[in-house]
Amino acid sequence: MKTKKLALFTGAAAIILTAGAATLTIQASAPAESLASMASTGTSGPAITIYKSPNCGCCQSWAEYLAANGFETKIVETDNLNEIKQEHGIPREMASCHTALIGDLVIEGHVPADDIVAYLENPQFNTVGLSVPGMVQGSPGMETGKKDNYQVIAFSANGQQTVFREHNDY
Ligand SMILES: [Cu+2]
Repeated sequence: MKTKKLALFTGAAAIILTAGAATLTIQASAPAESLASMASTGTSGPAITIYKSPNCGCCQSWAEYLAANGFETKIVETDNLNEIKQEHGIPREMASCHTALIGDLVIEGHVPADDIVAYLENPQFNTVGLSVPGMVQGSPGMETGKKDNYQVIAFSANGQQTVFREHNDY
């Protein structure tokens, strides 16, 4: 009698576990697609937290540009940006004015919204983040009238850096 009850209980637990696994699978495959469609409709795109110094004007412009492109932006003003960059494993040569986070993904500098969305649709294994190193004139938030060619770099924890997108003669 006792054994039978236990068997029933185990059966029920197995059903719950199976249901749980199915839910997890759906959630795991959904975000990229929904993020992309949300960003293109301009409603609520990826949530991004932007760390910037209080007096950085181009950082502010980039944040506003992302918001205009459907990103859900949150700005955190700080004077300890170097600390944040170190904490998130951003190499010196990848550094720019502001550091942003979408979940664990680092977005460093004036990265175009479309490139971020493209990356989120197709994340690459081991990537820490995307960066437009330095402060490139002509990149989003840096509209100075001059348009320099630039690259968006995907960098990984093992020090590998690959060109994710190139913006030439735009
Ligand atoms: Cu800047």
